[in-house]
Amino acid sequence: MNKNWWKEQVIYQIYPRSFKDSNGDGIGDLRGILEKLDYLKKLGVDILWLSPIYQSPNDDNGYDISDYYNIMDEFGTMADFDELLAGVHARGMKLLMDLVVNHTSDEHQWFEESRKSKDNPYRDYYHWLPAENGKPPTNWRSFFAGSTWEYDEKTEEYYLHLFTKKQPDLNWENPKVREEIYKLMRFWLDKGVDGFRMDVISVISKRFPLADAKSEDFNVIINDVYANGPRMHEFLQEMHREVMSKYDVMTVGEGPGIDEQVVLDYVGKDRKELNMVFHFGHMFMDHGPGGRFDVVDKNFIDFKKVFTNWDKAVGEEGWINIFLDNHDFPRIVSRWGNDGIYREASAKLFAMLLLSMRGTPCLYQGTEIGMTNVAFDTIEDYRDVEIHNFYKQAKADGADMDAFLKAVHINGRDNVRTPMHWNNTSEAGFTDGEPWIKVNPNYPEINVAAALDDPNSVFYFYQKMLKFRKANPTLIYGSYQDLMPEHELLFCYARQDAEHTFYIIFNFSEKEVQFEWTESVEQLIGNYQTVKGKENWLRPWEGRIVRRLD
Ligand code: TEU
Ligand code: CA
Repeated sequence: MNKNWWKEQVIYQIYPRSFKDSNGDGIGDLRGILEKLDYLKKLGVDILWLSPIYQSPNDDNGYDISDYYNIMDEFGTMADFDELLAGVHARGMKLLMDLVVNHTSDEHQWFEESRKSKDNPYRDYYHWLPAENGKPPTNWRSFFAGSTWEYDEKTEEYYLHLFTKKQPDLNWENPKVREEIYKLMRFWLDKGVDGFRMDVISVISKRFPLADAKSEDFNVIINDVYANGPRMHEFLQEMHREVMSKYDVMTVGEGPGIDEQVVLDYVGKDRKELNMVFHFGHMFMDHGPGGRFDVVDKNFIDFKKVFTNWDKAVGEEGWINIFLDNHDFPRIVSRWGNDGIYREASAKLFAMLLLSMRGTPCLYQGTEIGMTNVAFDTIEDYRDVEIHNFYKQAKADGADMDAFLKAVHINGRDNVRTPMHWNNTSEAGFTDGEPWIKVNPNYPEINVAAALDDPNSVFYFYQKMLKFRKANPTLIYGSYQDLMPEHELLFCYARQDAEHTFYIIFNFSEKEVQFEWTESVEQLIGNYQTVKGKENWLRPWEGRIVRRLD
């Protein structure tokens, strides 16, 4: 397998709005990130992925871009960006921008032109269609509830938006659109950014003629209607030829609908498309047919199978990202672990999982100190447009709104968008002003200052694990094999190459579980102190990494 820097380094995702506010307006900003670069360097991460920082009306917190060439007013200026990029590079780190080009904001100049008239030169920068018997052109459902079609009175046609109605989908069939996108990509690459995370890149190619979805299950609709369209790879190969091939940078695709069957079409080493994609299988596991607020049970055996299936699908032929939470999915310890008395143990267990898998790990802000989900009492405390759109739809459908709020507590995106906890002063040291969203009330116990003062903190465990991964290439490039796929409580896998065999074992439960190594091993790292007589017992949420003694 070829070795590359982007396979060996670790990404840290920053959601700038919630990371650090430097000017007291309650909104995180670029100068706030600049203040914290030494903290990130101390943690030991290598690549910073910033969620979108371009001009935006923030209908979807920056994933609705109105100007790709300027920094969002709330986040600062281009001079601030240049200083941040220089600061990142001065510390030997890299910076990834978030490329959102499946859609723009409806306040982007291209869309403002496009909606002016049917013969406007920008009309076919987007997807416009007349009504079908007085109804939207297709029965498609938005990721954010409701129809994907919005009627425009002026030109008496509908326009397509897979997300909110303020996020009209770009028409990638139009070569002028693709040229515009390649131009903006070059602008940022020529400034020295180190690559892009590509937002919903899997849905840019639509299936024409646009036809009704046959399934009611949203997960099926994503896979069969929205993702992996007919010109998907033609577009990505053109983008690689026109832009990416000319720079030594990395590309990470975010792709709902990319599954084990098609992943190598995107990341196969000879494909000249993307370096890697996030594997999503575990992320949609508790999304029922109605989407993320139609919460269904997660299954531990299936959780383990996701990692096995993806590693089998990609193996030595391509590369993937490994993530356990990000700005769209709940906090790991609350969703998969134990955010009560075993919060720190389970947070450290997931640090070992994230950093011992084959794939580029992506660590989300706050996870390094074991931050948890939040449970606001009223819908008014929530900010996410996805939550509010589905709330309105649930209300209109006469749903049980208490049950809906519980679903938001479990799967809402604001769980991971409350401000970062820097210390135990007011607003967790995130801002001197009124935060744009309430801070999680548990910040006095869970914050960076406390973590830096505690040698046994989750922070120092991540620091240790990050060093450990780098010191052991077997954990980066070695093979992967689940050793107990059917075990109800234990997750145990091997990572192996010509030099070493590592065994990693986790107890995903509050029980004490007995087990036996069948070979002689030496323990290298664990989240509990080793205790005489406990060698063959795994304590609640205990994880261990051992190396076989050959
Ligand atoms: O998310 C798209 C996506 O498919 C999943 O992250 C998830 O399905 C989504 O949050 C809806 O449940 C990307 C960005 O990560 C997300 O923040 C944006 O809201 C979305 O695209 C639109 O740009
Ligand atoms: Ca600010």
